[in-house]
Amino acid sequence: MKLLSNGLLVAVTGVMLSCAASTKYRHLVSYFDRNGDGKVDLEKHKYPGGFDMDWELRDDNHDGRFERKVLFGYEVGESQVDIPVPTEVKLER
Ligand SMILES: [Ca+2]
Repeated sequence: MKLLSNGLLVAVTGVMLSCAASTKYRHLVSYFDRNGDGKVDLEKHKYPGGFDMDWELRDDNHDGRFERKVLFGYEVGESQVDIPVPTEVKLER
């Protein structure tokens, strides 16, 4: 009986830890159409409560591909990417 309760305790603890871990890294993704052509040109990733973890993808020349990834932390970091913009997503106003 004690072995069963110990196993149950381990299982419950594992589930609680995995829930905490997934909550810690859950983030919000929003899509924007800055030039009004109906296509995504800005994708923002926000981590509520996560300081210096937000980042975004930018299609500044509106050719349907993200070319910049910007990280927001103590300092702003930027890198070049080449990623197609998503379609079939809800655009924010
Ligand atoms: Ca582009």
